[in-house]
Amino acid sequence: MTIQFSIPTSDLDYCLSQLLDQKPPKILPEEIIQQLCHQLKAQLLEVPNIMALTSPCTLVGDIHGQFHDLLEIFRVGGSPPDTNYLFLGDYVDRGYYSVETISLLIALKLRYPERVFLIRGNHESRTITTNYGFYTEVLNKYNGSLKVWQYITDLFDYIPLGATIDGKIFATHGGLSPSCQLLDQIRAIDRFKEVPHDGIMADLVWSDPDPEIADFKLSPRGAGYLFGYDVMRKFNHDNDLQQLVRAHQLCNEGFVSYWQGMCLTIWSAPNYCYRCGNRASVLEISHSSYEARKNNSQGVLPGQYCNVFEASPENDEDTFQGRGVNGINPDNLHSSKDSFSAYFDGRARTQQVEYFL
Ligand SMILES: [Mn+2]
Repeated sequence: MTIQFSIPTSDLDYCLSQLLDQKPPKILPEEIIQQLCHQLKAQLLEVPNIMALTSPCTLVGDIHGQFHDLLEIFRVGGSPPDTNYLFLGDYVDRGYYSVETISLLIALKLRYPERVFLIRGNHESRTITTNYGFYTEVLNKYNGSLKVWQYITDLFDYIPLGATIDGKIFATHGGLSPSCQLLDQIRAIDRFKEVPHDGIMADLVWSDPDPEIADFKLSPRGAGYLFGYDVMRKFNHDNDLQQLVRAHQLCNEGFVSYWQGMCLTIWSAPNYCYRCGNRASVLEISHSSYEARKNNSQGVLPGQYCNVFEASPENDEDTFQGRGVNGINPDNLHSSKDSFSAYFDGRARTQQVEYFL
């Protein structure tokens, strides 16, 4: 017999207040994180690989441990449970608050299970988080103990891979796969594992659209594919979809629309890594009825609005204190093994989107 335990609402509210009402936010004790992860895993075990959601819903792109900017999203877009949220992955790494960010999202998901939805990004992985900040941040914030990293990376294996909204929009972290023509193929995957190196599951979290090509092409990231207009159009047609909404690429204006809104990228980490100077956005979807499919000035579909925002001013004070907590020191690029950080200095600011890991 399985004994079902359930964390009382009052305990979840206490966890939320530790993170939301304290300045700086208070990290949750190891045993609490263990319980939260245990409970959420039990819940996610019942959730299909592709969740069937309905509008109204607000979609959020990469956050990457920028906790204060996540709070800014709630100020700009409304707080759960007043606003329904679908988060598109990449909650951890790069920023200085991966622990607080993922803890808050887990607690919100448990507190408002029908209002908050999470899908998996390529950073929700043991190998990636070992190298890009989350692992080192846990070591530093929990006095050398890795338990929290273990609990949370185990939880990552349970997070769904995508969602549909009103049956018309497919949302996933990265994009399409040459091994996948139908959503049913994604539904049939055993997702309860580390993100593999290749195959449909890897491509969903790693791929990117490319407006210059028609078909698939190997990705310069070393994982996933670039996909072009022809495959995007065929995928939407064959699955009776109107649009792919995804995240995964830094957009200098917070979002980028390709192919008359057929593929929309949402990026939600403003001033990425506290130095890129980019804007961010969330996508607010009020409905998905497209009798007259007319694009608006943002290049998105009817019923959609990209709510653009700038970095939270609270980053300025806390960024200084946070420096080095995740082992990535932006002032020390030359001794850093992290070549992506080094690239920040020489980046061309005219590019619309970029392939940061
Ligand atoms: Mn990503």
